[in-house]
Amino acid sequence: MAGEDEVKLLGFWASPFALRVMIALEEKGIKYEYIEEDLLSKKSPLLQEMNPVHKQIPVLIHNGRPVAESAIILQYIDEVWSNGPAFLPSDPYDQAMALFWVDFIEKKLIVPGRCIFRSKGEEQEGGKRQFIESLVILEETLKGKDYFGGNTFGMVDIAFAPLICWFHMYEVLGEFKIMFENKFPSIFRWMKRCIERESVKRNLPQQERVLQSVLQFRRHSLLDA
Ligand SMILES: N[C@@H](CCC(=O)N[C@@H](CS)C(=O)NCC(=O)O)C(=O)O
Repeated sequence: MAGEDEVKLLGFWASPFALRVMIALEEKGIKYEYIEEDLLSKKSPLLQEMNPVHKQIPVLIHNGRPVAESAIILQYIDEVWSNGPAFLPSDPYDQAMALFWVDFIEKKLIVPGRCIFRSKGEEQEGGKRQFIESLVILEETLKGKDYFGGNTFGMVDIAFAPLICWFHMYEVLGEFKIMFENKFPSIFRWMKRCIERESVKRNLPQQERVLQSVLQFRRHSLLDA
């Protein structure tokens, strides 16, 4: 792409979905303007205009044109800035598999994860069960590999890496221990590998800040992480 591209990102610093896009932009070496959306107050007119359907962050605005939904944004970035490191493999079947796992991470990990910090009792227990079951599946998928796609950091890693700074919050508010080192050794080693990458290190907030932010949202009863 030409150097005069204008790239903006509407995000929220702790959002795992926005963090995906920040990591992706950094991996590709794309300069962008970051615009923080205050999710605790009224949504900005810009967000409402740029994502009128969902009114959610993240939204990537490329030369004035908005793209919403993090998984779609990642694919868009990969296509447009195809000269940088590829996020998706070239084989169509491998591509489909990578997108399957990105979808799995949202539906089977992030969504049940919400029950862990938003609810109590049976609903919370169900969330924890599903969350752990999904980690078991991801552990199996990752076994014997450095990254989900093999040797290189790609789409599934970008989609999953933001949760590295969320696990502490799930443990504290769900009153349980995930025990990565013993139960999920491949994920444990993968996390160490990921946080050594500049794109992840520079963008992931401290886990304690994430916990405090979720507590603040809970007090406002506005949870929609
Ligand atoms: N499926 C969407 C989820 C985005 C999402 O849930 N964004 C949250 C922040 S983490 C948000 O904007 N919440 C405010 C709201 O829904 O009103 C994606 O992948 O981008």
